[in-house]
Amino acid sequence: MDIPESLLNILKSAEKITFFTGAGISAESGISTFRGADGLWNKLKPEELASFDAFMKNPDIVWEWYEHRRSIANEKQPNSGHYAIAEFEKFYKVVVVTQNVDNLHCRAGSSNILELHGNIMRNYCINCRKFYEDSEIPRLEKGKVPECTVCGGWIRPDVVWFGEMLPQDVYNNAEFHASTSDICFVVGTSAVVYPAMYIPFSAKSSGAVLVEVNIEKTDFSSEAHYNLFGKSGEVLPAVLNKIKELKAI
Ligand code: BJW
Ligand code: ZN
Repeated sequence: MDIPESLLNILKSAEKITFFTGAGISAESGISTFRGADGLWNKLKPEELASFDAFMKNPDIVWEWYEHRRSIANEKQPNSGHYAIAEFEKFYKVVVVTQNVDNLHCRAGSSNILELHGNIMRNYCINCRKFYEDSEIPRLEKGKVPECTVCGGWIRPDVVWFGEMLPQDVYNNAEFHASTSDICFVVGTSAVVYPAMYIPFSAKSSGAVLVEVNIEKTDFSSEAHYNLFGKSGEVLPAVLNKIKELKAI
């Protein structure tokens, strides 16, 4: 993997790095992305599954879809891209701002993670907002949305659906860290979903160097200072190895 000399110089003096990640970073773990050739939404319509209206209309179907994805996320393992990001902490202050809900950054050992779109392992009652971890969900009947043990309300995944606000404190924190980073890596995202995508732009307007890592060109590519095309599970370990060489000198 060729990493431009000028980027290596920037990495040499950088202190703080934000990794802004999307579904592509988990693709090599065997978790489907949303868009693109093998994307989940080639077969399913997002508005029929990833919105509160969809949940209210078809709670059992939406719940089953998340049960299915939760079991996949639990079965799969973080890949070399997630592990490389966790290892960057040996050399830099690192913040991971992720759009993913699959919990894989946490399982790979990253310590400072901001989940913009929630986490599929957490759930809550739409009525009284009691929280349920995966293991605490009262699953009485397969294929049926579970009901809250306190008030009987439906339990939903703690993720951000279309038309819903992102958790304000998480978003503000992400904006703060991105805009105080020297470098922002934008990894494995099609860069079409907002307001999440404002985060790398905040980083850029505060002077951070933007590095895109993706297998293909995206709407964001022309905004990045550097484009490292390739799989994140190969590109990020390659960058990390270069840093190890640089820091050993
Ligand atoms: C690899 C790889 C490998 C593959 N290595 N790379 C401004 C402008 C336009 C629209 C809007 C706007 N502001 C708001 C909107 C509306 C909407 C929106 O953004 N719509 C656009 C899609 C048009 N946004 C919202 O509704 C947001 N809320 C909001 O705005 O609230 C305010 C409000 C309230 C009330 C009324 C009005 C406004 C909420 C957005 C929530 C998104 N939620 C989802 C689902 C989460 C739960 C779940 O998982 O089920 O989040 S949608 C889905 O997309 C998911 C993802 O986090 C998100 C981003 O997808 P991502 O990660 O980019 O994945 P992909 O599949 O798109 O791309 C994968 C990439 O990886 C590709 O580029 C591949 O090439 C690459 N890749 N293998 C490296 N090995
Ligand atoms: Zn309840």
